[in-house]
Amino acid sequence: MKDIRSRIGKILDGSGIDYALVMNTSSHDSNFTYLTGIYSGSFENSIVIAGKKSAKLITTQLDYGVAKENQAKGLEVVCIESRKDLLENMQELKGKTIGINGNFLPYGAYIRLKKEILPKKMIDISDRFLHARQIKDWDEIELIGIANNIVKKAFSRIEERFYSGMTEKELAKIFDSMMLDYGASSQSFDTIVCFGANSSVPHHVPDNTRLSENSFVLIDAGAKYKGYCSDVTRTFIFKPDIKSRKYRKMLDMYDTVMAAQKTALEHAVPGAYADSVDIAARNYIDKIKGGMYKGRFTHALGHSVGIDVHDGPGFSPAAHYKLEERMVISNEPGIYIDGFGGVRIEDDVVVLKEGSKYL
Ligand SMILES: [Mn+2]
Repeated sequence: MKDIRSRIGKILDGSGIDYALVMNTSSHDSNFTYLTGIYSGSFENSIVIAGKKSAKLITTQLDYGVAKENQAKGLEVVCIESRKDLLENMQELKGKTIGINGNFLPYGAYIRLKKEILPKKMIDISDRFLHARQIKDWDEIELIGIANNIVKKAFSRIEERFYSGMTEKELAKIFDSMMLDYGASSQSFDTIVCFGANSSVPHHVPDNTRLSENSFVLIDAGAKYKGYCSDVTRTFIFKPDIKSRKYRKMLDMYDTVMAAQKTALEHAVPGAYADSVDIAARNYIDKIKGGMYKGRFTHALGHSVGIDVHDGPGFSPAAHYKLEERMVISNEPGIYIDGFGGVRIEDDVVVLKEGSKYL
């Protein structure tokens, strides 16, 4: 049985807030997963109220079974039939200071809750949720590790599925079904597959472009496992013509990105500033070979990975916070040359006392 009390503590301690309230709508607030430890079921319109002494999951008949089956230590599960039931179960919030996730809760729902609950005040604690979730517990790191193993296994077998003339969409479909075969519950996000020059567009959507020889194949994908994401990118060269200039250029881009990624990993130690890790990789790319790739690394180095694939602050020139043990952040430098192609290599890093390592 999971114990979610330490998670509630991380959010409430020192905040002056009596209860954190997380409410799903027809879509799912990932903080709901965080506070309940439950990754299955839909839990539409379900609510968690988490105080220092007690926490309650309020749901309906639709998800009650799942909730009871996966009930965490320190979390009461209540089944309601009506709005009246709901309000009765939230009586304890009256006159209290309530923290909500302003990044998710719709304004209409917020106004209605405020009218019905009559709290002392309701304040946005979305930053506290983000910060609490930035430092993973070991259970979470294990699940992100399994999600990584799944996508990496698919990467280890994908090259044998390449053939001349296949489309990006076909390859994306193959990759997705491999991840499911290897144990993913779903994808973390829509798989990106880019052939040739399309790889110069970091968020290209797979289309009917056909695979040709001596060109890039960039795949950016993630498996989801028990509610946790992975996010990994590999760039291949399909049937290289090793004597061609194009090949030498592709290989040089690849080697440069690989070295930048390695440099970043070495900088990602506890106590280092997150922006310094981005800058280390960016400087490496900008300065090599008289600046031939200067400015071609066009996005941030990485983002936090967890219940959401973009789980919070990561490595970017603007991320001035200190790295701490058990943060999980993607390390994904790239070089993009319009009309020619791009290379990105991405792995998920866990920050550890003795230095960082890939999951
Ligand atoms: Mn990523």
